[in-house]
Amino acid sequence: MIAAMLNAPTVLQRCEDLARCTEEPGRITRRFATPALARARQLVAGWMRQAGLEPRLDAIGNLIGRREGSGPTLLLGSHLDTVRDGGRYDGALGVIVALAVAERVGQRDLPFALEIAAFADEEGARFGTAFLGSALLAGRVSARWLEHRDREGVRLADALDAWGGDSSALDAPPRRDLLGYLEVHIEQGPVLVEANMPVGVVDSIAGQMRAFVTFTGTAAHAGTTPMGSRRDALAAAAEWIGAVERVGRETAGLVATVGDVEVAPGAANVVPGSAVVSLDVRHADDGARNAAVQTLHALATAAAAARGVEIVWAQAHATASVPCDPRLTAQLAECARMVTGVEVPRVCSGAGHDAVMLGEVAPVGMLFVRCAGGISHHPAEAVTEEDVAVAIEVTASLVEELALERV
Ligand code: HGY
Ligand code: MN
Ligand code: MN
Repeated sequence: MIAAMLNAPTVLQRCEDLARCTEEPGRITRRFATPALARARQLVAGWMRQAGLEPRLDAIGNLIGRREGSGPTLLLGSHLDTVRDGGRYDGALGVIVALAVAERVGQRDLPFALEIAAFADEEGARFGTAFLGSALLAGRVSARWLEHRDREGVRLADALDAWGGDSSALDAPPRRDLLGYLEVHIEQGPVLVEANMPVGVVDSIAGQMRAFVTFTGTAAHAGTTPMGSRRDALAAAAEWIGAVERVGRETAGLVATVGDVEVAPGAANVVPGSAVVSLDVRHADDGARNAAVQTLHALATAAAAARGVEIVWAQAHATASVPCDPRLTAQLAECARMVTGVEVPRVCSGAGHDAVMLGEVAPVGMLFVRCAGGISHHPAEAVTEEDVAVAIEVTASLVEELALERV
């Protein structure tokens, strides 16, 4: 039995404790700048102290635990926010496994400082701004994002300041002291389940584009407005949503998703005057993704024009495909082979991760953990103690190796 089996039950219990920090009793929703996320941060801050780390909050509300050491900083972590009605392991597992690794390393002298980040917003579930928390460490927070509003019309900057953050301090320079960034994350896909492997090593992370497309027509009486004289915003959006799925199905390697539609005025007897449609497009190749986005933009314009409807296409963010650092990834793969006794799979991540942002300022490595059925962004997300124990052991081995090579 590997030593980490001692820590794995604690990791799962802590993920359970975090699951109770939710905006919506009965399901897991923990969005940026909410009291639920603040409660989760408080729990993690206490666990950081237990692990010998000094916790602090940065201007965007990330919780960072630090243990001083000579030389550069090795950063581990993941995000603490969730999607709506999400799972208990997306993000949280990476934070809590990093804590278990810090506990394993104990107070041993390391030739680097050790930091664990619990990022405040990776999903962008409230303001559409993916990787907002980790963007601060990369010096990539866009002033434009501060004007984003949530469904209740609250400005991101106001929500952040009211939450104890500092929207005037987000133009911080990028971190230049990082030896590397390691993120443990559930795979959120089928590869490890199909390979019957507990963990895998990430080669690259697919690029993604997120936009919100507003179709604007004219609200009208459903009973008295002839079909031929309508400017039906939702009918235009519906035609386009079908086209999004068709382009996704017909383009090799592309995924294109409409996850949310907001209709106004939203009454059964009123022709919809407006529809705001979210769009998420991803591909391992940035050129193929950009070409698909162009196609979808043209199709939205055509669907609208056919009904006298206008569109506004507002891109929320776009990130290029990011290769994980070859050397760090090879070391991670070797640690995984030592722990498991076999070569573990190499995976391209279709999901985005904070490693996308940290990849701008440091070598990044990611370890995937098998999740039941590859299910994620769903309450049925599940991992096993055995697989979590392997992830702790592999990550702790890599930290030890990085320390040894610097003495
Ligand atoms: O959407 C994603 O890829 C990630 O879960 N934020
Ligand atoms: Mn996610
Ligand atoms: Mn995630």
